[in-house]
Amino acid sequence: MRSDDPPTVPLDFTRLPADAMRERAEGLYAELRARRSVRHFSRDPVDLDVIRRCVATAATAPSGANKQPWSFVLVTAPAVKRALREAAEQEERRFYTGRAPQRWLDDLKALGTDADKPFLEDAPALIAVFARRHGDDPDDRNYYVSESVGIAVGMLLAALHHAGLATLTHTPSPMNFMAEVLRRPANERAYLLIPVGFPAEGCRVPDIARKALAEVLFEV
Ligand code: IYR
Repeated sequence: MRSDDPPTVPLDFTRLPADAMRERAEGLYAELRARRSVRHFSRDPVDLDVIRRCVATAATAPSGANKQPWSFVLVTAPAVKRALREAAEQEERRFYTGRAPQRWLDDLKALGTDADKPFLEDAPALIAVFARRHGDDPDDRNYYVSESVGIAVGMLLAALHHAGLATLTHTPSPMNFMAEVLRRPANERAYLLIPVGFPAEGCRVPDIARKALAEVLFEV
């Protein structure tokens, strides 16, 4: 080992028996394929410690040069949820009444979405995700920011679902208002808004399906 090699620690990794690996792969598939985006939330409260743990899980994600270019804002204050709803609905009204091309609106028909976003107030918690373009010093660059934050969000959604919570990946467009309402620093841009909670009684979801594996997996 050369003296200028970076410090290392032993890898903590357990090789599992083959049948245990299959069982775990099947188990997680069954669990995550049952996850659905929920647009009708109960107003029942959630245990915020569960959400905090899930955010901690998300924050273990790999990232470009380990810069961890994400911020998660956990919003539960009713007045702030209302402010986010009002700002989002203002943008969404513009989206649904002109900004969105017809093709986009056609693609959304199966989801039954519109400019009303009651879930932003009904859900007991919202997680606003921000991507950090750079560190406090603009010369402190971040790398592969969208990819890194996307990986962390994937882990967050999986963690929340695994913990028994329903989520929605809400992408108001444009979502610049999120940084304003939540007073985020100038080096952050809004990435996603995730309502978290329990589905409303009798909640229904769109009758849509995932692609078959053969349509998305190509083995060489
Ligand atoms: N932001 C709008 C429209 C919308 C866009 C996509 I792409 C979706 O998958 C769902 C909705 C809205 O939230 O209604």
